[in-house]
Amino acid sequence: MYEQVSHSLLNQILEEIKPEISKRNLLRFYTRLGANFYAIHSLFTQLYGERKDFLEQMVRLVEVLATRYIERSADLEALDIEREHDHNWFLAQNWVAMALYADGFAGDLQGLQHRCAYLQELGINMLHIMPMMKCPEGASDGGYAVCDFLDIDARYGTLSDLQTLTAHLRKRKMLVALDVVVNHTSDQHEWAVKAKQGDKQYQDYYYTFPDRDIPDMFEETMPEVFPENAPGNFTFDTSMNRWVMTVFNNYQWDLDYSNPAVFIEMADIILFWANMGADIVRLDAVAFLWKKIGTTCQNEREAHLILQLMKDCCQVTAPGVLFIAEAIVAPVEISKYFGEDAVIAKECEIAYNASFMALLWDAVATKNTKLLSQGIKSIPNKLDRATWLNYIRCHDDIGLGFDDADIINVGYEPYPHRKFLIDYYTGVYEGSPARGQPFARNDKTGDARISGSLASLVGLEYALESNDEELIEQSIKLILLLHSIIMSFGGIPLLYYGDEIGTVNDCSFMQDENKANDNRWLNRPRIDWQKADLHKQHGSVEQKLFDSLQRMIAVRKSVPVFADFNNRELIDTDNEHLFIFIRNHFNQQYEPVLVVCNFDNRPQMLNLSELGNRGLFELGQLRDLATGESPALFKDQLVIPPYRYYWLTVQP
Ligand code: OTU
Repeated sequence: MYEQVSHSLLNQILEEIKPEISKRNLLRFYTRLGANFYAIHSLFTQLYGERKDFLEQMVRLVEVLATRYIERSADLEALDIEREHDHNWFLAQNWVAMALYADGFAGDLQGLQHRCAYLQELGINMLHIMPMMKCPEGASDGGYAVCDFLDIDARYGTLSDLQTLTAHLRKRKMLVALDVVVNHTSDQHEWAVKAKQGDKQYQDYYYTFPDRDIPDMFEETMPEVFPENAPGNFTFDTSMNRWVMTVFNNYQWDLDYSNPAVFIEMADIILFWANMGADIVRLDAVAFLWKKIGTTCQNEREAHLILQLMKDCCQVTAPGVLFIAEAIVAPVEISKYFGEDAVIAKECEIAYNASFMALLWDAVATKNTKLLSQGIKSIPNKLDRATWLNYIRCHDDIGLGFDDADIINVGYEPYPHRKFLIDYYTGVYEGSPARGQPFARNDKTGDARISGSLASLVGLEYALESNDEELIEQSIKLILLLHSIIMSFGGIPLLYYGDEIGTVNDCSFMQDENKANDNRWLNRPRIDWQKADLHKQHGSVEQKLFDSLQRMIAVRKSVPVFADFNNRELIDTDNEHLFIFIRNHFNQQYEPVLVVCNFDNRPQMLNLSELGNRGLFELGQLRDLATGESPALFKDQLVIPPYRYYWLTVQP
């Protein structure tokens, strides 16, 4: 029996809907609306059921979904249909992503279009273009303080440039991911400006308070995200004469999702970018979407309801579009952003694997993989129809967000161990070649995070400066080792622009007063194309990295067991310098691949009999898919050179 309440509500909405919509023949839209309406209605009721204007808000939401559906181009709708048929398309091993700033990478969007050939040469077929919606002239948190969600900032070009670019990429079967900063707006956004002028309707878009009563209550349990640059979570606005919640920088005002108007605006904005050609939408800071006194205001149940509702709405209008959850939170919390269904991602299909990223950095500094192995075991299995974004570096800092319990479990103490890592990566630790900087130091908690580019953190910058050939080679190997893991682990590998040619820290931000106090700009470089072109010159660092990555990507795409179907088995051995796992095909159709990585600076041995009979690796002739070579064996033991990785198959 169908569900009566939502069904009659749907009928009522269809009667009230604007004539421009109701007169049109939108069969496909109504089919999807019908299929998703029970979920939409029950989520909307859980969030906003108490409100007097409930029906009015629901009608408005459906009108938004229909209007954006009508606007969706035939091209994009064809993709929606194709992806409905092949709904596991994004789990395949052929996707390799890169995140980049359009300006830092290529000047602007047109420049980026010219550089597509370079990306294709490397093998990239998914581009995350960092936020480029209109922002204030001054500080804008790298594009995360948006003052107009429906326009591109002139720095990058125009909406039409973007549409040309997305069409250009679509022809090349490359995907585009765009950011939507759902948690907050710039204090110069029209909504904030109206709120400042005293407009009550827009003050209700934010958390504003006449005095410190409620802010003080919130502060009792809310952590600080940027304790150095933006201490506290509230800012006093003199024109409004009120306190406003600003979890991130003081110019980023948090949106209040307990107001359905905010949700509907944001659904409209997400669908606008879907219609601009985004295949994937990266939802920024999703853990923060719901605030409750007495909590950390992160990972609240309602934040998940909002994302589920958002997904269901997107399912109606643009079902081919995927969501990325950017939730840099504790390992057990992150996977909840897939949605807690048994199979389908009811929230976001993709999530940043921040825990894995931080664990990789632990293994590099310690040359030991025990915390990495332990930490991975604590990451819950992903849903069948969901996948991770596996990355080494991004535009942000590295937070050492592993579980204290895991740290203790492997025999370290949490505080001194984290301190060691910070000292190591900031080059304070004796003998460390790393050139990072501490970010967001918090004197109250003793916490800190780390900024710096991949190349500088692994020691390449120091090695080049000191002309240390051995250290240069070692840094190159480490960069490749880390990439070999994100390429083979299961999930979408997300490279970061510049890393493919070993780009070191970019210190130019210190000359810009709007950036100088935020050292995450160290790892948001402006690419020097003269230097980048060295990737064509044999023997250069750029060439060694670029060519090896190009090959690695090509091999990844050709190995079916690298697709992400929970088809990985981690292997514990007695050797704590090795990180080992097997990728199997779920129905044994393809040969398994044994991935062996040595995080140590000395050769390590693996006794193949320790693998049991998994894949019978001890019997046949081993071949490394990455190089095509057969690895060295010493008395039945596999020898893994320093910082070397193998992708091994057995030749019958
Ligand atoms: C995200 O960051 C963005 O990636 C940052 O670049 C922005 O500054 C921030 O949101 C505000 O828009 O919200 O869920 O450096 O790890 O703030 C995690 C701290 C986030 C980031 C964190 C992150």
